[in-house]
Amino acid sequence: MPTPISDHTVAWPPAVAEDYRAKGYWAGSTLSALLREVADRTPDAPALVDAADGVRLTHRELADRADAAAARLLDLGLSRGDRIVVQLGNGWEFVVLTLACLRTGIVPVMALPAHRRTELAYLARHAEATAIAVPDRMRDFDHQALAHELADDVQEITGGPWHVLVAGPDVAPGSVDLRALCAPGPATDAAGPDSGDVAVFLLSGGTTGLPKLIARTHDDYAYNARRSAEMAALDATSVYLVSLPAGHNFPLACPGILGVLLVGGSVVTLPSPEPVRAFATIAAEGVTHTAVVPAVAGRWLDHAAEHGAGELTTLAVLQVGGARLADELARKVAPALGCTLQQVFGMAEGLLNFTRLDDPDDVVCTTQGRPMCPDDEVRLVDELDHDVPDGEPGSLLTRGPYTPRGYYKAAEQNARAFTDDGWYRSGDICRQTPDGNLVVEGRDKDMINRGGEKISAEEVENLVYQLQSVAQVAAVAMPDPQLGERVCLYVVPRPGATVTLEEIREAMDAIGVARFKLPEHLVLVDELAATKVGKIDKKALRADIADRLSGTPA
Ligand code: J2J
Repeated sequence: MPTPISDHTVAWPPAVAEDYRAKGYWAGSTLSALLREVADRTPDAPALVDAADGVRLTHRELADRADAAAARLLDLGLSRGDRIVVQLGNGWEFVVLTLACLRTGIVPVMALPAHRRTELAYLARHAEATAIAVPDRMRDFDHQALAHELADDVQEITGGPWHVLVAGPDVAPGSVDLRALCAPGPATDAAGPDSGDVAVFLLSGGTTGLPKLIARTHDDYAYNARRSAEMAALDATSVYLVSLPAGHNFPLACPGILGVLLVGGSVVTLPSPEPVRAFATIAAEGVTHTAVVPAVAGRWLDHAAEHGAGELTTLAVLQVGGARLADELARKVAPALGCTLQQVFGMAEGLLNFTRLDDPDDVVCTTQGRPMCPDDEVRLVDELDHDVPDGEPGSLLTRGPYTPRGYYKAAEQNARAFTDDGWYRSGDICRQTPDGNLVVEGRDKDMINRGGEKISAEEVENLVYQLQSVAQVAAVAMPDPQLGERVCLYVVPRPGATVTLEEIREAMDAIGVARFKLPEHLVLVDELAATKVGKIDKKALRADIADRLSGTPA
């Protein structure tokens, strides 16, 4: 039996929780109940279009399928409070399965299609998952085979069954056909979860050796999605395109899939934000809203410069977030794409900042916006946790009605990542403008932000240390014109050993990790610069690689 989730979550203090309820942020309804209300109100309105395989569902059809899938999940033996690792591409099965989970209280652990053995085994073991949902194959990778290979690993922890749910035509013996599971059928009448229960597990952006799980409750995540929908002015006529990996907080609920469904609008899924197909889909489906990372915004601007933006006439709002959008790029968005830019500075841990749709151009193009909730608390502090003077850069701490007070099952990390009085240390260095907007100026966390995908330096270093030839290693961000940052390694080889980038990448690939974590540049050195307290001086290394790339070696 998996341990109850509530054994390992950190609750908001009761008086604070009461305040959030009294103010209506926590509405006391599950996401599933809220979505059913929408389906009952506007049953025949479009809810979901899978642009890759043509599936189209109305709100009633979507809610009914979710209820039927919920019944079948329960028939399989899964029950409220169980955990399922969800590693699906963007498509209708992701949406139906997620809604079915919300209906039953089975909690999805939102993995990414790029994850491989290391990440999946860790997530499944840490969450004590008893099921996984995967595509049969994706980009030439056999996800189904890997999912089955994980059985022993996971069962060592859970001692229970391991269900492999597969989306795609090639469902092997021993797998469950996810498309059949998500087909129309009798609904469940089982009691669902409480609104205070955990709805989803999101993955942290990663600063530690292994990703941490963020437990988001129905109450807090419903608020997250509803309020974000207001920020982006979504309504029942809105059509939201999801082309970033759907398990990310941004496209899932900021406002994303959940936000647009909650206001009675519709979702269009695409497997990737590649511009030719994305533009054609926006035109074909009348997409009004979408969310991208700055690297994608750059590709879309290049595409529009060459081919025009004629296909984007319905697009009203382009949300950009996940990494710092350069001001110059921001200024091109509205004129070149003919839509309103909304900068979003968010985090799966909670706090969401948005530029408002009616903000002046200067605010929209040079800041990352301000918190969406009047009860979001934000402080900018120095190394001693003292507030910095107005307008000065400081490290951002936050608390609020949709920012949990700790990671799941991570007491040791929580002691570092949260203050004693519950503030989350985002690790972002920000400045606040006189009108209250935040500008992200850097970070004091050991993470590499590769086009919006977060990579923990420590995780990469741990993997590289598995190579015999490596005496010492440091992973740092190197600047990159397309992606913002890429992973650069500084390595001190063992005496007499040779180390190449290719060999490191092959070794990491053989261990099985997401390819976006593989280093893309290697610098061999005799020793690594150290700080006064004897730690590797990453700041010096970041400056060194930036210098080397700009042609002025230190
Ligand atoms: C600079 N850095 C940013 C921005 C996030 C909406 C949007 C993004 C995320 C996300 C999200 C940034 N400018 N506009 O969950 O709902 C960096 C910060 C932050 C970290 C969080 C959402 N927007 N960042 O990116 O959990 O460093 O969430 O702390 O993946 O991304 O990463 P993540």
